[in-house]
Amino acid sequence: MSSYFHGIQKIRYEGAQAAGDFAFRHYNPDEIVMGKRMEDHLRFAVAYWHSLAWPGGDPFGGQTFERPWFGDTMDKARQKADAAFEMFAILGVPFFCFHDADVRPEGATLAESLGNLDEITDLFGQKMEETGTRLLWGTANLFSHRRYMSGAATNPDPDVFAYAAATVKGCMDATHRLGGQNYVLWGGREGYETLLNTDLTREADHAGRFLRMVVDYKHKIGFKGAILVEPKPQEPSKHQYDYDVATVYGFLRRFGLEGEVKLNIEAGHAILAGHSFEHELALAASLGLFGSIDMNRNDYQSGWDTDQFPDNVPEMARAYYEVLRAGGFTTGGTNFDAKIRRQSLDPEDLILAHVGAMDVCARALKAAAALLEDGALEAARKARYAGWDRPENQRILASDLASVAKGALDRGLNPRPRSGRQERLENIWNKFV
Ligand code: XLS
Ligand code: CA
Ligand code: CA
Repeated sequence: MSSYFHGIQKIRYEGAQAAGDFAFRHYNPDEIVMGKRMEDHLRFAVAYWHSLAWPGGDPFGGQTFERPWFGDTMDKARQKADAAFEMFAILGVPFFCFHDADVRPEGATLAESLGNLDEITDLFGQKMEETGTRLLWGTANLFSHRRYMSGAATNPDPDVFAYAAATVKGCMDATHRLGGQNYVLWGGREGYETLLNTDLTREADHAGRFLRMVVDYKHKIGFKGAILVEPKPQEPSKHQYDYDVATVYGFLRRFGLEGEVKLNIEAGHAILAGHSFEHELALAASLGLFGSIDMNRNDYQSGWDTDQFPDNVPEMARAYYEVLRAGGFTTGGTNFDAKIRRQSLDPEDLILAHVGAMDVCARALKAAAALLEDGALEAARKARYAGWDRPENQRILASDLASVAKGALDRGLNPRPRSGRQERLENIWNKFV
């Protein structure tokens, strides 16, 4: 097996004073944070599509990368898998994630495409056994091929719905066979460009029916992982149905799927939706939907889904604070849904992007854990609502509007506003990040 990353040794934790580029300064897998190994908190995964399959194109120009495994043959797919597992080992990441289209060439027929995936699944199985690398999640690419230009489950053509169902079944089988911890559905082109040609009601019903079939199939095959839906507000469609956490919650309730499905929340998608990453994480946790995260960042000036590697510790600390408050990951993890820039041509760029991002996440996790252990923020939050802990005030909630009104008049209430203390809390926050 030839090496793509030749000359790059396995990256090790060398501490903040490390001199070279190829070292972790903060990510120390065995370090205990809040009673758990750092590796088990963060559960890092490499995204196959960005790191192995993406050719470096943008709307103004095509491929900039020249990877020896580019090409639509099974031989190239195997060569790509060799490079992938070499990269996972150099980084020491416990997990990876993939779409079918990232790992196998498209066949001339549906059956051939599924067969190709089957073969690569066997190869992955062998490599995972040899290296100990695990699968965080698998998914189907239901958005790149032109057959999906008007959606997959929401396509007006029933044949496309059926084709997508066969594809998802194949990807769920592969994920199950590889012991995947989750199966993800991002609604690629489930949305619309114009209402003039769109039957919103029918499309939503079909999307609900499709997700129900996925959940039923999960139980049928005994897949123990979580089914995760990934919200995104727009791009590629002008309007995407799975807009944000709150929208997906409404969708799950509408089709009776709450309790069966959780969410994969991406930093860049939260920003596109006009939220912060931590807002989406906190809301998902509060609705019982928190599953996994796609870690990346958008460029704040461009307004696109730029999928860059995270570089901002204070921002990521806000995110991990919510992850820790939610009790941490169970089946989920931190998937780097991030791509290097198209000018970053060298094998070492791929490695260094992950090294830096893993260090940023480690620093953010440690800051978030220190804040939680310090307890000042949580104590202030609790104190702010303490009035509600008194039995006479709990009775307000159990009462009706007229009785509450009478009580307010009887007691001659004239509430005195209290400071929200935001700046004090921000100062506490900044002591730790
Ligand atoms: C695209 C999405 C996609 C999903 C998996 O914007 O982030 O990569 O994570 O299909
Ligand atoms: Ca994503
Ligand atoms: Ca994205």
